[in-house]
Amino acid sequence: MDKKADIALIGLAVMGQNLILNMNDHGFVVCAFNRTVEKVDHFLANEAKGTKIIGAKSLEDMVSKLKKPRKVMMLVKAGAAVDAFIDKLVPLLEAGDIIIDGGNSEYTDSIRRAKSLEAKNLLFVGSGVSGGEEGARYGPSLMPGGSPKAWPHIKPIFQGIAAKSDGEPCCDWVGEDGAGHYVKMVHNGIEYGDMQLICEACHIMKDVVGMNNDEISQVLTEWNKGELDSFLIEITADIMKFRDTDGLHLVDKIKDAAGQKGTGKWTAISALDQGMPLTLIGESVFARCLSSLKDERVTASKQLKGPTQGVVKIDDKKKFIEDLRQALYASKIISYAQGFMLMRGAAKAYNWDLNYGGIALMWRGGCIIRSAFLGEIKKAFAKNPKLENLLLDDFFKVAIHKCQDGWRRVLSAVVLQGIPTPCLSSALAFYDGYRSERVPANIIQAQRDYFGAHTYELLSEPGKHVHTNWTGRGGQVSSSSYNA
Ligand code: NBP
Repeated sequence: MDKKADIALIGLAVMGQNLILNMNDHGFVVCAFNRTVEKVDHFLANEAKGTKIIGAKSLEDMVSKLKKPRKVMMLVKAGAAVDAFIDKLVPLLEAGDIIIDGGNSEYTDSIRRAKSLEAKNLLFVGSGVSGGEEGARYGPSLMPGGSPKAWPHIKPIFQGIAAKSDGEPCCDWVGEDGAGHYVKMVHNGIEYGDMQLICEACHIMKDVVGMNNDEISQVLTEWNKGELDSFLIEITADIMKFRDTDGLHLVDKIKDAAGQKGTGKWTAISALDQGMPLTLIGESVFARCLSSLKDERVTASKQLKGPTQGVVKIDDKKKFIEDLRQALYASKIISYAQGFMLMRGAAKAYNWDLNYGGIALMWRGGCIIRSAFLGEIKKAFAKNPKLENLLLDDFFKVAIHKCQDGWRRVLSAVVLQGIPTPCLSSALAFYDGYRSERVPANIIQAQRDYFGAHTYELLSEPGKHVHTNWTGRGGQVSSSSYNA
């Protein structure tokens, strides 16, 4: 084999194989490798037959077949497997060579790997890859971050194979060290939120409005033609009408206990670490936790009473469904506003220069949360790259003002009917909190000072922290100042 490969790809499971075939379709020569080396021959003889893809029998063989600077991408199980390959690759590579991790790695691992490889004069890229098997094969959303010097070398391959939205690649440089995997993690968190919101809307249609699955599917199909146009609404419309071989709806036969692989949880943990009110995604993770307590819920359902069935009468079904659409849209705006708040907080904490409009574009196609809505987010950040909060952009401000009456009517009805809507409800609570000049946190500060002498700050004397002896006569503010 005389011709050298443009890139090597390690990991011949679903994602790796499909990304290699995608790269091959775009004219790049790929060298394939896998821990279990027999899989390389099998891949070359089957899926890769008749392509320009080459294989390697060992890591040494693979490295010798690469153009310089060498680019080695891994699509292997996140965690120890990534470190194991990095350790084996380091002695085989030269200064300026690039190691890319395309798996679902934790961003903290990517920060560590970037620093450690840069100290050895190697470049590291931790890239979010979204879109599953289909995306990998025909156009994923790619979110690369890491050593900035690596970007010009991998850009033609990454932007070549990525999904396109209005002709633009759903891939751009995200930022330093762990930024790519951080943004992918937030993407997954938003995915959790979007999925839960749609489930809550379906639940309301079923148990408040009394609609059947086919009617719900039709409503979702209609919604998919407007502001809510998205992959997740589209597939849920398909799911709701899908019938099993016996003619019954398959969705009703599925156990109502949601699984999770952890990226939603990581997003919520990061939000707590950053002190960011990522309430909707947090609630979506907890909703999955609650769903998985199936046995406990079955027991409780026989003992804990809710309101009388049918307490809410929907006189104008069409109007209620429109209110529900607005509730869903407004909540989605809140979820994305919170997601971007979290990324802004992380960028500050980790010193990343994130391109927020670029991130919206990366999610516009090729991934699970792809939607028309992301085009509006991109426009908002293009208009004002320093936009503090999506809710303060004119487009989203007008949208939420238009939706809020319907949103409140729907939530009043579901509370009366006893339908759980953790995400729709927490979104409204956030909205009402965020738009409040004054919230009751002054009472919390007083409580903290009462039981723990934690001090408080007076509105009239900013920066001065004082303590009161709350049980003393008259409860006077003490003259002594404390450092908070
Ligand atoms: P898997 O996550 O199932 O990983 C399979 C690959 O990891 C195989 O090449 C396997 O080698 C290798 N591997 C394992 Br398992 N343990 C290893 C170890 N200790 N040392 C070295 N190699 C090891 O593959 P996937 O589903 O294609 O996903 C690849 C990555 O992409 C993962 O991080 C995943 O989270 C991420 N991802 C997946 C999707 C998706 O839709 N599946 C979407 C987006 C991102 P072997 O053949 O020798 O066992």
